Amino acid sequence: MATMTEKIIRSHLAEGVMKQGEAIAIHMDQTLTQDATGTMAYLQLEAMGVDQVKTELSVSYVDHNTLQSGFENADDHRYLQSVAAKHGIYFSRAGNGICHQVHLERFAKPGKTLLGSDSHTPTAGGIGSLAIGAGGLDVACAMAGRPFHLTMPKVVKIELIGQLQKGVSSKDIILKVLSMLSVKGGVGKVIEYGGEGVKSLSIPQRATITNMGAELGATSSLFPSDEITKRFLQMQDREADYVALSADEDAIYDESYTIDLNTLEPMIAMPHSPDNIKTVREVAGMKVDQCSIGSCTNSSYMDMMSVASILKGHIAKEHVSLTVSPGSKQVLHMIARNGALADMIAAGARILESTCGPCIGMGQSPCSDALSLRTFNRNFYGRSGTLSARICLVSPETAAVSAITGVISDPREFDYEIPQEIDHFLIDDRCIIQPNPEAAKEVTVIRGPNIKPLPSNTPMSETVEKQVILKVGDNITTDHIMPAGAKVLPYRSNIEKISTFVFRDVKAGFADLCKEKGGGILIAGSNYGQGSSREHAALAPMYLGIKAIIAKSFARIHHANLINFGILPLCFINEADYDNIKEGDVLVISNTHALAPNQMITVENRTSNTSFPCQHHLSQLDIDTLLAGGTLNYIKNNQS
Ligand code: MIC
Ligand code: SF4
Repeated sequence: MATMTEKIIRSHLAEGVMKQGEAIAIHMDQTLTQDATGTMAYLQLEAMGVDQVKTELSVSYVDHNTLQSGFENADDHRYLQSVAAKHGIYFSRAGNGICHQVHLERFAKPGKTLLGSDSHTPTAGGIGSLAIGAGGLDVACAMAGRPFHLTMPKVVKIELIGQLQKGVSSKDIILKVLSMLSVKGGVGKVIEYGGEGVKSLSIPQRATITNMGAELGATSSLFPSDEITKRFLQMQDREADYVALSADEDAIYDESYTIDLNTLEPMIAMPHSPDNIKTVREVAGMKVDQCSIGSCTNSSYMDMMSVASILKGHIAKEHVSLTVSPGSKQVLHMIARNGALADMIAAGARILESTCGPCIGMGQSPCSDALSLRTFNRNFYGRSGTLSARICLVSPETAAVSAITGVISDPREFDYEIPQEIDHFLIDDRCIIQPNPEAAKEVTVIRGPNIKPLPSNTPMSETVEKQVILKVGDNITTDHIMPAGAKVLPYRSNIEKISTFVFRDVKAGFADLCKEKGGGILIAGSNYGQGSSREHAALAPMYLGIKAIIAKSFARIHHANLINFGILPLCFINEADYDNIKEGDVLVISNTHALAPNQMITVENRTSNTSFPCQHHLSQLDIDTLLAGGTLNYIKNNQS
């Protein structure tokens, strides 16, 4: 009676009992990092004194910080390349593609576990790998051979029936799921897909869906491994990696939903949240300023071929800036060879590198007040780099058609040819540098001036007495906490510098205020820290002296990152207590050394002379880690 999730967890279980809601730990077969989170992960791996990684496979990708407007990013790339060679890690060079796309093509395996320092790591769930996003420190621990701790998830089944109609794509399926479950709906859950409809979805189409499971807050998303999986692996010359995976007929799920693909329409996520969903038909006709196609969600070969087929013989409307970033060197090389790239260029598309690019605000920020249609996965406020822009998420077909018409348009009303299936991908792995254990000893790790030493934290004091520095509402993203974009990302390995940007667009002068007050406490609404896995959203506040965050609830990865860096995450029990706290109030959390699992804790508000109860979701290990001042301290203290 097992689900796919239970089957993979069972075969990788390292600690705990597979009972929903219980703390467990699983072995990780593979890890991946990208450059924006990787520098920290490898600095942490080095701090742990690990010589060669203990996983079956670890890959370091360079795909985020590729706009080199100063020496910083290039220095980071050089550090990453040398540290990979030193510790037995595959290195995917800048230009080779977006981590999730390349991992799906060349490395992800059904039935295996994968931990990645990027929230969209579950992309590999499209091929049947239990792939989880985490902070860089957790990934460093996995590379060091330590099991990954998580809560035994609930499992949700989404049954797909029917078949997608022309002009409707797998992006529309996941946007539909987001409209049903919301950005909080997946927290603590793995989403499994099944049903007849699955059989007509290719691996990249499945991966689009599992990729955006991150936007549901899900721990991961999984598709079965079947004949389609086998065929994809054959086409990538990786047939030997195939194993079958499916849920048992009588598997029990915590929730189930059905989506009829026959009647599904093109969907669109309106500003500023991936779950603010409408049908394209409802908003058709709105003037569009930018269309950006690509990102780890929609940059596969077939995505690009559909776009090229739509654009062929047309030209982007004069007021539309059209950008295309193919997801990998494999994809770009193939469309360059077969002429599809020429059709895009002829249509006025601005061809970008095979990297994240505009998705992470690395260039291509739209004009003021722009309406930008993007095939990406996140449309959080400010993420594009233009605060007044309105970002919408759509399928590649909707974006391409709208680029031609200049207004939001339904691709079902546009005449184009569906591209032909292929029977083999172009394989050329020369931009992936294999580690050579023999030569590792001779490798010198190269650190430019932008690679600063890791900041450390002190153990938690018995009593935390601090001012409330900031009070925020619901669904605060890690983009709010630690902005990305071309101006900030170059400082990912320089915590002192990057910490000056914390809450930049939420509260001006936040970092200075923290300095003036000697740190503080944050108050937040529900789903605090949703979105990206960037541990800088915990590490930089730690550096600024933030000791505790009291929220209505937390997003999974961010909660883990807070523990990793010694910031105490507490939850309100009564929502009214949230309303009664004001910025500037002095809060006192006493007896932290007596914290215990499943125990309430009372917080005193010294300013209003009141107190209120809080709960927490901390295991004994989490508590020990917090008291030590974070994971690195904990590991050091417990090294024999
Ligand atoms: C993102 O999509 O926000 C990122 C950039 O890929 C992040 C990681 C990061 O902040 O570096 C993610 O999703 O985890
Ligand atoms: Fe890159 Fe965007 Fe994917 Fe994050 S979501 S990995 S920034 S393409």
